[in-house]
Amino acid sequence: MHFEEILMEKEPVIRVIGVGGAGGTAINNMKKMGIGEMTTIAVDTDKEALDDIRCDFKILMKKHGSDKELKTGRKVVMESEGMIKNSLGKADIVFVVAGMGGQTGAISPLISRIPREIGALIVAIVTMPFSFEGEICLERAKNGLSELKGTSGCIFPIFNDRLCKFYNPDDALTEIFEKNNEFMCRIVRSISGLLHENGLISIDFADVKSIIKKSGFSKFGTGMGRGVDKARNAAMEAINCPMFENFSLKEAGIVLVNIMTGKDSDIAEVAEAMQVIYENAGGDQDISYAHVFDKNMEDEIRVNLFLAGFHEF
Ligand SMILES: Nc1nc2c(ncn2[C@@H]2O[C@H](COP(=O)(O)OP(=O)(O)OP(=O)(O)O)[C@@H](O)[C@H]2O)c(=O)[nH]1
Ligand SMILES: [Mg+2]
Repeated sequence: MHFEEILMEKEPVIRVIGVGGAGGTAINNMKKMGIGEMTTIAVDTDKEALDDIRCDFKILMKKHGSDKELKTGRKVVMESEGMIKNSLGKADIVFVVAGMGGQTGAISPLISRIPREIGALIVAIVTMPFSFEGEICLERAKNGLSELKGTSGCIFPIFNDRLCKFYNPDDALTEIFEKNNEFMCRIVRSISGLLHENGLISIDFADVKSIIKKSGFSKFGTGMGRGVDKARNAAMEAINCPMFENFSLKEAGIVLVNIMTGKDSDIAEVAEAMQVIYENAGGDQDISYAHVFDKNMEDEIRVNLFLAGFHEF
């Protein structure tokens, strides 16, 4: 193994590209939540929206038309390719975050080709529109999602309608968006934690990379426990996460568990959370797991579950 490779395994370079309004808002949220040290890049066709984003690079693209083949979209992405490449540096993993129903969000598959060409692994986290946003918007999002399959190792589609069922009907739309944004940020936080932070049990970059590479359409669930029975409660909450809807742990071909605690936690808590996962998994799956310390946590445990290898969505 070369020296350079050893270094890369220790500290993979992570970038986040937020595309369009929803992508930019997600970046702002990540900064608020404290996702750790990583370079953030906002790409949009809307200058005013870009002005409001707190990030390391802002790339303003020309507005494009909305033809189905994304002809004009392709042209504007090509024009900005140099700038996007420069912002990426030697990225190993790039999160591409967008709302697929938006005209700008819909060209995120074209944008994701750029980091892919420099050899980075792409994790796409994209929201799918509410039904009330209409057929055209939904069509655009579906097309974008299938395009993403060609460029991304791992895709987390966040179906706004599904998450909505678990909120109160009188919640403001902005509140729902905020919760969805938090959910998207948790995915980034969890994967970056696995790569950058250590805990009682670690997983190395090569393993995370090989899981991401073969994941395809994936699901994420998260649970939090505090005080008595926290490990069991957090694991159960993650298993029953609304995003899994009709799918169970038993059906997932790939399971990755990331347990986060403060430094006050011990191995028994991690073991208990894992025991709950094993009991619910059924036995056939290859379950990878890791533990990460989070300095902001005390008497708390968070269980993050990545499920992949499903045949349908
Ligand atoms: N989770 C989440 N989704 C959002 C948010 N804002 C918009 N969306 C969703 O994302 C989709 C795209 O909206 P925008 O991101 O505003 O659109 P855009 O990508 O900037 O594209 P244009 O403005 O049409 O060029 C919408 O269909 C919404 O469903 C947000 O703050 N959070
Ligand atoms: Mg916009």
